[in-house]
Amino acid sequence: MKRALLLALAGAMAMVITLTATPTPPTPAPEPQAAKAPAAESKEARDKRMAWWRDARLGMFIHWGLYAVPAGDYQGKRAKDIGEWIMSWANIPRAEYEKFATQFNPVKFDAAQWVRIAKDAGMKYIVITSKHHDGFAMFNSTVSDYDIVDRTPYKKDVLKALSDEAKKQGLRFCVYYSIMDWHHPSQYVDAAGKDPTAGNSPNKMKPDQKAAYVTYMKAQLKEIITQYDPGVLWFDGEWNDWWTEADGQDLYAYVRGLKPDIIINNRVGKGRKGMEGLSKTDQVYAGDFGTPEQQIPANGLPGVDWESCMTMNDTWGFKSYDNNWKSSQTLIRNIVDIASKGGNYLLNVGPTAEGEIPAPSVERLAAIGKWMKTNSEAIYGTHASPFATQLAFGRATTKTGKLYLHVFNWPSDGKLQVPAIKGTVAKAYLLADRSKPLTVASAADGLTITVPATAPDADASVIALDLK
Ligand code: JFZ
Repeated sequence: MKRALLLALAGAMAMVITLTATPTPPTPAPEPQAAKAPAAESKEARDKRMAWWRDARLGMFIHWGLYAVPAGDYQGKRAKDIGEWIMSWANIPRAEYEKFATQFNPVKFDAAQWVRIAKDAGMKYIVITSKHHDGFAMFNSTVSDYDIVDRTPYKKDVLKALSDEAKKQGLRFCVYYSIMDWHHPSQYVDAAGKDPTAGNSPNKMKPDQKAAYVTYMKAQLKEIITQYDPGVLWFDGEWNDWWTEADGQDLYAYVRGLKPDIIINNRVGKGRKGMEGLSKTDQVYAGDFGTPEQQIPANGLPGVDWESCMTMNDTWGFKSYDNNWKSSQTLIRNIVDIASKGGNYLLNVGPTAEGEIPAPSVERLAAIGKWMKTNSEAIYGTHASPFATQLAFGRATTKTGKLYLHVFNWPSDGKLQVPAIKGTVAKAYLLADRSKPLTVASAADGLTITVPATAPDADASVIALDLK
C-alpha cells in the first residue's frame, strides 16, 4: 500500500516536472533541424565537394565483421550465399550469433599493412563496414555495447587504427553503415521456419520502436563522423518497406549537417534501381552517387556520378571455401572499362577473423598495382571516352589535352585503327615506353597508329595521345 502510494506520488511529481519544465533543452540540440534538399546546393559547390572522389576512380571495399569467424560454416552447414549473410541463411538466433564476438581476435591485424596494400594497388580510398546487417559495430560505440571494444577479446577499435593510418598514408577513409539491423530489438524476423531473432531480408520493424532506432543510428553515425572523419558515408540495407525516401532525405541532411563536405551514396534513400544501382529519375532522391553492384553499366552516363562495387570472388565477407577468383586481367580491364564510362571501381576484400587479407586478394592487388604504376595517369582524374561507340580494340579515357587508348586486343598487323577525333595529335607514345614516339597517320575517317609487333601489357596497353 505504502509503496504503491509512493509510486503514485512519484508519478504525479514527474508529471508536474514535465508540465512545468521549460521547453528549451539544457544543451543545444545536436541534430541539424532543416532537411537540406540536395537541389539546394549549387553546381559549383557540388563539383567542389565531389572533386576528390571523381579524381580517385579506384577504392578498396572492406567487409569485415563477426561473420569472418564462421567464415561460411555453421554447424556443418555451408551455402552458396555470401559470407556476411550467414546469420540469415543459417538461421542463427541473436543469442547464438553474439557468441562469435568471443572468438573474434584479429591478432594479425596490421592497419599500416592493410592501407599499404590498398595504396600500392593504386587505390585512393577505403570503405570499411562500420556496422553490417548483423548490427555489430566494428568501432567503439557508447550507445551500444555490441561492439568490438566491449565484446571481443581483441578489445581494440580497428576503425580508429585504420582511419589514422589512412590519413597518415594519404588515403581517404570512408565507412559503410547498414540501415537494416538484425540485432537491434526494434527489428525482427517474420518468416516461416525462421527464428524471430535471426537475420532475414526483408526484416520487420516494430512501428513504435522505429523512432528510437533512427535515434540510435544517428547517435552511431555521429560517433563515426566525430571519431573517424569519413570522406564517404556508404549506406546499405535501405530496401525494407519500413524505410522511406523521407527517412532517407532526413538521414542525408543529418549526416551532411554533421560534416557538410561528406559524400553519401544513394542507398541512404529509395532512389536505387535494384542491382543496376543507378538512381531513378522520376523525382530527386537522396544521395550523391549511384551504386551498381557486381556489374558495370553498358554505357557511359554523362553527368551522373556512380561507383561499381564488386567482389574478387563470390563473397563480400570472408568464406574459407570460396575460391572462385576473378583473374587480375579481368579486374584490370574492369578498372579501365569503368573509367572509360566515367565511374569509380570499389573493389572488395574480405579479411579473416585473424585479421589477414586473403592471399589471392593480395596477389591480385599487387598485379593491379603493377599495372597502375605504369598506367595510372590514364585512370586518375580522367573522364569518360569521347567516342560515340565502343572501340573494337578496347577502351578510351580522356583529360584536358590528352586522349588515352587502352588496348585489350593488340593489332596483329601493327596498325591500330582509331575513329576520328577532335583536335590534332602532337605526339603519341606508349605509357610503358614514353621515350619512343609512335607514328600517327591522320585521315578523314580516323587515325592509324603504328605500334610494336607485340603488346607491352597482355592485360591493357595504354597509348597516350597529346592533343593540340
Ligand atoms: C548489399 C549487402 O546485402 C551485401 O552484404 C553487401 O554489403 C553489398 C555490398 O551490398 O547487397 C545487396 C544489396 C541489395 C540487393 C542485393 C544485394 N538487392 O537489392 O537485390
